[in-house]
Amino acid sequence: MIKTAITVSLVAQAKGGPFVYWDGLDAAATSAARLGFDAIEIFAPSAASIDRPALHTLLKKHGLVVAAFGTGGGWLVHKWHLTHADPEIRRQAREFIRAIIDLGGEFKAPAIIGSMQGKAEGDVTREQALTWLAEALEDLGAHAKQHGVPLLYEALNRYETNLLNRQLDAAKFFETLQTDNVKLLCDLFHMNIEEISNAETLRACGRHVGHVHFADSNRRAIGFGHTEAAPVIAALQSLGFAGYLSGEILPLPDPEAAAAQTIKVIRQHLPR
Ligand code: LER
Ligand code: MN
Repeated sequence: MIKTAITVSLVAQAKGGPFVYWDGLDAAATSAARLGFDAIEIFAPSAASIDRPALHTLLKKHGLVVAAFGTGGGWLVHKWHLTHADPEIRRQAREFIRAIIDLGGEFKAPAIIGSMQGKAEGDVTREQALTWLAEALEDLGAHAKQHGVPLLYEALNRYETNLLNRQLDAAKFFETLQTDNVKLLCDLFHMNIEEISNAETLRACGRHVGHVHFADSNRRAIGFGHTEAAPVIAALQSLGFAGYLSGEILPLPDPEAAAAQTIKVIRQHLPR
């Protein structure tokens, strides 16, 4: 069964970014539950910033779970990433993500490596950066496995990284790892820039698909751009995908309307 989620950012530095709710976890959970989402996806400044007992209570109150925790706060707040030239910064990036994996484990939710993958720049060649990325995914993927959750890796478009921009390239990269616990986060916004066909790409990635950022071509809610939802959902169903369609989108025209549009389109294709 495909599940539904919507994003909330607790990171002030992410302002202007593709997250729906911005006014704290309480307000986000109240709105998400009222609209009928299964889960919230949380973008937090750090693992330590989350009040775990309060979050458990909030989720229980609203009948929600956490779909995933983003780790990009490590980049936005500290400018750390996994492929930085400085080994101390690479170490801090890895420990920042490890702490979020442990936080997620407590909620049975995976962590996402998006902007924390970094990019090859300066003296760091792409080959070197990919070697460091593989080492980090190996370590953190195995760490996530101890919690019984995958580690989600997001292939970003060419304007955000020069490492792996296409989903199938990332899936093939995973196959070179010892761990089988790294899964793809397929963000339709990035795919719209890099792939020939969203649906064909998802089918080709098969068992590697772990999570979907359900965004339209312009990063607004699905249906507010020119991406077709039906073939994407049909492809995911043909894979037996049982993860989340998560609305990681701009809060336009306002958070409530963007969230409502997301769930409306999902329910058109996946009636309860
Ligand atoms: C994060 O999920 C994402 O899609 C990135 O574009 C953020 O930099
Ligand atoms: Mn994304």
